[in-house]
Amino acid sequence: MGTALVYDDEMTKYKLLWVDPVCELEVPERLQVSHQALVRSGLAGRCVPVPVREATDEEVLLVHSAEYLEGVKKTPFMDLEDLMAFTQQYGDVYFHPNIYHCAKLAIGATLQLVDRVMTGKVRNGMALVRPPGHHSQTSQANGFCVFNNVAIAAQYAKKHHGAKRVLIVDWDIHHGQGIQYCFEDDPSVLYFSWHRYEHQSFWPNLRESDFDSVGSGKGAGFNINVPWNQVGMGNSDYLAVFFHVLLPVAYEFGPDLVLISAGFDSAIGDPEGHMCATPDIFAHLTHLLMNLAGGKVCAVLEGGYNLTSLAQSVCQTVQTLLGDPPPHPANLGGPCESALESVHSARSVHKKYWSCLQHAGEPSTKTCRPAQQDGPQGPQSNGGGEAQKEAIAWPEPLQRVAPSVRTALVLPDAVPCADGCERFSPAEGPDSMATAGLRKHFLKESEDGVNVKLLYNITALVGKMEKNEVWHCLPFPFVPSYVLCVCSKHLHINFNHTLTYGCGDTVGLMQAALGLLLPLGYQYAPGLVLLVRPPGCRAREDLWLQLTGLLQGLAAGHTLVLVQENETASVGITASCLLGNAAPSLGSLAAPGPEDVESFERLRLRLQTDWPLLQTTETWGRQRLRKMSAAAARGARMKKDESFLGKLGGTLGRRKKSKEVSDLHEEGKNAINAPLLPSTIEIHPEDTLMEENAERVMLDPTSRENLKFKDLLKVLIDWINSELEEERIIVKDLEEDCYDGQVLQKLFEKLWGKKLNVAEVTQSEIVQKQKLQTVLEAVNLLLQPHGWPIEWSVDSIHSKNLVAIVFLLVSLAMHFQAPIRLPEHVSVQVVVVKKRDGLLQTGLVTKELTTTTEMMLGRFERDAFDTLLDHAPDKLNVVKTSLITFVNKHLNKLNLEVTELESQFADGVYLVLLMGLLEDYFVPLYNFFLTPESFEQKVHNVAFAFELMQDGGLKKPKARPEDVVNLNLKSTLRVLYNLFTNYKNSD
Ligand code: Q6P
Ligand code: ZN
Repeated sequence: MGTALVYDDEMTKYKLLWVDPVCELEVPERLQVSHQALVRSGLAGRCVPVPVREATDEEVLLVHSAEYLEGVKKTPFMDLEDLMAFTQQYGDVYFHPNIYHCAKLAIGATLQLVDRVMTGKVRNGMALVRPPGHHSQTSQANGFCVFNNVAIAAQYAKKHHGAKRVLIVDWDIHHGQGIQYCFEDDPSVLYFSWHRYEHQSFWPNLRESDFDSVGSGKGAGFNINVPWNQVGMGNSDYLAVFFHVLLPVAYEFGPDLVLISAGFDSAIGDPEGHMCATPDIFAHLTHLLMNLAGGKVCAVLEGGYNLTSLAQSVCQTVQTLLGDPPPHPANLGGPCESALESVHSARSVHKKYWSCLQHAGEPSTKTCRPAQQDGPQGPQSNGGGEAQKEAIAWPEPLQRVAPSVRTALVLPDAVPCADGCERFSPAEGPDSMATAGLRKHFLKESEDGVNVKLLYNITALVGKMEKNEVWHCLPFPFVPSYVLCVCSKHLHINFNHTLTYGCGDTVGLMQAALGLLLPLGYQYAPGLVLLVRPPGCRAREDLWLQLTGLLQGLAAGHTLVLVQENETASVGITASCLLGNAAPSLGSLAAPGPEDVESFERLRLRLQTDWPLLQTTETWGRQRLRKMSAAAARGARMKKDESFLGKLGGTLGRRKKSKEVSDLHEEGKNAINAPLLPSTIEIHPEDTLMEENAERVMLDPTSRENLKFKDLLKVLIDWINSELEEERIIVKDLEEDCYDGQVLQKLFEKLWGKKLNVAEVTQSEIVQKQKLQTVLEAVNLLLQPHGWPIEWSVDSIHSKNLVAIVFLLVSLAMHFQAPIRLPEHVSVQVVVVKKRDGLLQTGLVTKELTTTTEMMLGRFERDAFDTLLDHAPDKLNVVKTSLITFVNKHLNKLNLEVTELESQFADGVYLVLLMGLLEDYFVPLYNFFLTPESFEQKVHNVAFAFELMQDGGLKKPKARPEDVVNLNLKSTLRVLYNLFTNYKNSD
């Protein structure tokens, strides 16, 4: 079963003939570059080519009116004047003599795909079409669309293939209002769309694009809108919507076919969308839909106007449809407040229609909505002209290299190997050392020689997976004691413990998997997913296969499945799932049991502080910093506890940086294994002063009197006042004058020399926070590349946290090389308050606000790597290859080999060993961690390697050890390049 690719370059043969800035984006090259990228990457060659055809009138009429069709039919015979006049009737669209032909091909291409998928000739597929479809309506062209390809496809699948339920996922960044109108009252088609909305100020400026348009009559609940009220949404925001809105509902709906309105203007770099999600996110979005409807997924191109981003995103989608596991998801912090507000709004308005959402909160009364405007507004203020052309850079998605073996099986000799898999059996068995080791660590009580051999094979297999020689494997047999265990080095989520009463049924477990397990897994980013097939699982084979399928998205396909000896029958189907075949559909799901939902919901609430991807509601409403300071003053001072305070160092915000995640596994584990709260306790976020495990940070009162600190404040205030003199802004008190974002906005605009897209008037807290959000996003985007730690957040600044405000101002002053002299080495004490087991604990941490001017300025010195990464990403590979060759020349002496720079130096081990080789000495093993487990151990290793470099006479590396550990490519490159220049001629 393959993946269909429907394409014909005839659809590139129409274009805009006159000048129209609104339509000039929609160019034939969109289709050409997408197709070329598929051909060049070899993906097109792996697909089943399917020819296009013209749609019949009857097919067009499935959605459109006869009058409209007759009108469009005349366009091939019109002259330029007539075409322009015809175009005038509609919004944001253009006609061309060949567009009618292409529009019929676009429908026909889509229907060809639906035919192949519905009859099982292929598993899934993509149609690359022009013109797109989702804006076109019964009697109207609109938004570059002539006929509604996807809407017609849904009607067609119902009529000609007996599809009872069709899910349409519209991930284009515009609202496909045409599809919404078409199925408004139709419960057989579930339409989901997310779209840039900005409180109705973005095109098509429709009131009915908001979250509260849920469908009407029998179709109520079958229209799901998730409006984005800010630009800049990223991977976490998209995933959060999938986990907490789309997927639960989609699984409850149980479609027979999934149609994707696959517009890629939702990707980074798009001039229309202004979003930040990277092209690889489409691999995940696609993957997460591929186990619905028995895998029957048809992706149909809609928008996408940045040709680079478009082509990359199309490739990610098609490669995933082909069955290649998605890459490690990148940059998952957590959703932003605005995204959470959208998620919450959509969940709350749909809770009465979908039992999976029954626990969603009430609709927020605080929703900020600007006064209704009459009709659409003028052109976007932020998008126009030059600003749009400004280059936005992002790393090209890494090639997903297929290993030579996709799925390997460890089986007893008597069991035949499943089709398409490879039997794994290493030539030599374990030697006596390995045997002793395995016995000692794993099989203390067992004398069984079979198990030793088996365990040995499993460890050998995992070794192969680490080297990407195998993606999945299925060893056998095993003695499981868990129902389901997703595990890697640190995290074990044991469903048997966590949801003891839950998961009595398929629904409960499915909802837990979507709303809890997947977000946790994505955020944790494991290197390996270990799935243990529970005993007696045969009755729920379909559920097992769903989980096996979905979890392959987590570790770049590295999945180890353990199956019991007496479950031979399941090996074949499980292996088929690992090979990329979709799990069978679960049908539509009933309501989960109330205890399931409850225990699941409580667990989610408990864990969400540490795992932001679990959040479904915005949090700022709950922050009560002022009250908290009082509580903190009353709380007893805690002694400096390194493990506790160490963890908090550098964290002002609530959100965890990825480097802290490893520290959190303990807490996560404790939370999971701790007995559940008694169910009588109701959680009222508004009443709780602080959430469990939440942290608050504030300046210690004695530090306020610190002279150097006071001096620093004065210098900063004078600086702001001189910068903002023309604005007639006078700042007296940093806390009172900076918290609402107004001064920060003006200051940043002055320094940066450009305007931000923010509201001028900011009386309400919501608008203040939105403004802060925009300002900080811009600041962070500017500062982050320099490795300046981000010690501030919207919440900390808005709550008048002086330390956060000062950190921000110092960074700005340094970045813009302010003509001031900051006092050096200013430190303050900060009180950290944390709620643990219902009790407030407090501790003191020292925060270094400034170091030396030289160091602070040094951070912003641009070096060759900034230039390389920003301006010549194509040369990057050349640099990487020469660095790999260089390090391998030395590491090979120890029989070590590096294939990837990004990750393989992150734990510092190779760096240390490399220094030994370069300087020709033996590094005593007790000086570093050969198999570092924690973040700290890795940082120790890298820092130690840096010491060795300095001992060897090299300059102090410009990178921070933490950055190398955090897989910061630029930092790693800097370090290696430094070595390269100094040792390239040594043997
Ligand atoms: C957007 C036209 C431009 C307003 C200028 C299937 C694909 C699409 C079309 C968008 C048309 N308005 N800022 O249609 O949704 O990408
Ligand atoms: Zn679009």
